[in-house]
Amino acid sequence: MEAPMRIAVLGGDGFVGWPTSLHLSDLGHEVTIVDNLSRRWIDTELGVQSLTPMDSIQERCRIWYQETGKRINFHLLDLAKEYERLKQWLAETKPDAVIHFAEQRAAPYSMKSDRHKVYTVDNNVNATHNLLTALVETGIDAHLVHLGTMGVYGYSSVGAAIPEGYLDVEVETLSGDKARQEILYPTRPGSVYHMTKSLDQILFQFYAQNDGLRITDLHQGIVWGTHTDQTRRHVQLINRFDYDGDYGTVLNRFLIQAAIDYPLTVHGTGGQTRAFIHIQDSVRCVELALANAPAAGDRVKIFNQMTETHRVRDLAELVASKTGAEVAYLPNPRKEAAENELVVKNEQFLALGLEPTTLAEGLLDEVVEVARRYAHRIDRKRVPAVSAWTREIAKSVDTDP
Ligand code: NAD
Ligand code: USQ
Repeated sequence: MEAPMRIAVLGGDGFVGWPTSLHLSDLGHEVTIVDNLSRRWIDTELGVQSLTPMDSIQERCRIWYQETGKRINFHLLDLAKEYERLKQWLAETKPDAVIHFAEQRAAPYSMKSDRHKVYTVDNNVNATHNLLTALVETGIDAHLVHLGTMGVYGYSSVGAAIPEGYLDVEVETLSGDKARQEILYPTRPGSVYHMTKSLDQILFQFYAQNDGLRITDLHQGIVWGTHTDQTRRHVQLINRFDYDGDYGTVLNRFLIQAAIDYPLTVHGTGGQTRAFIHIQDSVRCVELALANAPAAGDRVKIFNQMTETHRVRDLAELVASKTGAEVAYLPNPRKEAAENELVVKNEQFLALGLEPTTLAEGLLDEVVEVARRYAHRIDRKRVPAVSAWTREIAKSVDTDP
């Protein structure tokens, strides 16, 4: 393994951050989680809870220590609102690497109302910018690994594969000659949340170019599954599992819906094609990105962190065929293409040794089992997706749970 590093996991109490923290601690790194626990408050706001019972972050860290003898520290801090404390904490801790998960990540939540749009932009853009400027100000040469999203690219495919961040284009110069230029792949976000991730990209470009910050941006697809090797070790290390209409992501939602005999909620025709990655591969990718940091002065390193693409209706049919669930084709609360193709390049992680976990490998059954075990915790009224993208759509979609 790599030499042990001091790693700060910002947003380490969340769905991807928690198993990543365990994975990195297991590898021998010194891990500190920084989180403002806003995600737990949002559960309270929405009147939902994780399908799986989550202990407090302090208790989770205590159990990890009890099981492994390894410590994970926790620091309560709001990246977006507590700039001076963030700077002080960085100066004291001097991490070798910072992994940034700490953003409001649900597209439907970001589109719920103007208040939710404002919150998502304030929180996400300030969190990212505060972190970047604090790294410059404290002079800490930490490798910043950010969890971005495939959704910044949009899905209006013309049949060409989406490259890993950069596009080589031919332009005509003023003298009429042809010249080649590398540009950031144009963004086409489909929600206010995805828009904040597009803005993050610009912030990264600026701070890499102006201050030589070493930054990796992982454009991740939809994460599915729940357990990793470490979360399986003790019932109190269990990962959070979102099933509600705002935070639940499509495949995990179909799997819990199947477990409670709820017709699978396909939006529209289900012709949307999306990129996916299993949670175990997601934590492995972060490990690989950490081990392959860019040098100061390099451009931002961008990976497409996904392993397969699927059409939503195909996923619904697959889950239905395995479980006997019904499929419901519902009016789509989102403004998105009804049907799209998606081809994505992901050679960089494969070249670094990622061995993709695919849908076929029995892990679907594991999620259904987890869902059945905790089915009594599910509030069926929270299953429908009720956040509409526009007022017009809200009128045409039945948003009454
Ligand atoms: P999550 O909501 O479960 O976790 C995010 C964590 O960040 C939460 O614990 C929250 O309390 C914390 N947080 C939010 N704002 C903060 C702030 N201002 N200061 C401190 N802490 C803050 O989300 P997740 O599913 O674990 O996703 C993590 C990251 O990965 C996100 O940035 C998301 O955009 C990205 N991502 C997630 C998925 C997915 O399918 N879950 C897919 C692609 C990308
Ligand atoms: N969908 C359904 N039925 C549902 C839920 C969703 O048909 O019950 C459809 C949506 O309309 C959409 C697709 O499934 O077309 C994906 O929706 P999602 O909620 O699973 O994913 P998304 O909103 O894109 O967001 C999730 C994470 C986000 C991450 C993103 C990766 O919440 O943090 O950035 O996946 S990506 O989609 O690649 O941009």
